[in-house]
Amino acid sequence: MKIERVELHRIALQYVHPFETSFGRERQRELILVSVSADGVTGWGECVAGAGPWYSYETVETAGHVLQSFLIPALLGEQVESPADAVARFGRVRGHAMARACLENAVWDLLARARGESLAAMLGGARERVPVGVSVGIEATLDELLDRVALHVEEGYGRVKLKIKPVWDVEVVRAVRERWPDLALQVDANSAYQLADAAVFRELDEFDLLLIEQPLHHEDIVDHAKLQAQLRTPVCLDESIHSPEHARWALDIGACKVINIKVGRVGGLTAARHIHDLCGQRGVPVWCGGMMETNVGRAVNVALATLPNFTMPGDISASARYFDEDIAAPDFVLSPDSTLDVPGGAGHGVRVELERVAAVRSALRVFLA
Ligand code: SMG
Ligand code: MG
Repeated sequence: MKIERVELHRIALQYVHPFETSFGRERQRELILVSVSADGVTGWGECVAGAGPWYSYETVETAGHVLQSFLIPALLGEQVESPADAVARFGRVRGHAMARACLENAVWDLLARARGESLAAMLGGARERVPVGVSVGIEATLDELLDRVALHVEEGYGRVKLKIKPVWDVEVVRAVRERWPDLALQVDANSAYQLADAAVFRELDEFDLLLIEQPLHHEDIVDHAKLQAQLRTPVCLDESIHSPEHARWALDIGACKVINIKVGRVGGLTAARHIHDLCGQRGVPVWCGGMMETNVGRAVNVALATLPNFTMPGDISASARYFDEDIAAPDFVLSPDSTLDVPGGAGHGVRVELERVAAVRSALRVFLA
């Protein structure tokens, strides 16, 4: 297929509830949607870069720049028959994984739709539903946090992740564990600690957590290996893993026992599947991370999580946890067994509602071959 048209839509959606992590509190999601068209078929991708360089150095602005100046020109007018053709065209671009990922993922969706195949099937996944959990942000008080956890447990989430930071850690986890002794529970520090804080994690080791996510520096693997050696609880890396190479280096030195795979952070579905395969060969479980996506990004995450080594619940909550009205339909709905159904049909399985996109859009750029 010859890529004839690419569009960048910059949009913003209000969260149903503000989301606070160790790097700050956000009330809305700003993001870029990208569409790629060829032979009368259109595929969609979502860029997970945020408004500011907090989770990652990438932002909506840097991603827009790299897409417009380097990635889109490398793809437009070119013949693409497989995702590998797109990946090869982006090979000269270092870093900017989130910018690369959204365009590559749009190509996967385009090709899957053209073939009349689901994205999950094209990736090689077999599951019809995927296990999911919910990520609960930092709240102003412990009582408010307990109310949020209670709400999500009542909604049917069987696995809860708590965001932690210094002073919002051991006592918070203790309180949640006391109230829900059997809940599958994990924590995510988003790099808020140093190796000198190891005592905090030795205390957390007592609460039967599934894992401790990214406790230390966002680029580190060496100190994480030293921390993992002191803990029973698996360390899980998120921010530190940007490619299959980072995953291999981390596993080689024992920096973690679990990896959180985010398609945007690792530069697209091809790299995400490589990391999945590598971890599977090493006996290391993976799970699918979330970036507060719309239904477009969520559909990609659900498809990825159908691969066999995604054995732990993903941060892929139901659509209602994020926005009142999404830009794509249908919504993902939580089943009583804490799973989401994998959509049928061609492509990633959701339909972008153009009128809704236009209503929340601040900029549109169109590129023609
Ligand atoms: O999509 O449900 C979700 C959010 C999951 O906690 C989540 N993501 O570090 O894993 C993480 C954070 C990053 C969020 S920054 C937008
Ligand atoms: Mg994380």
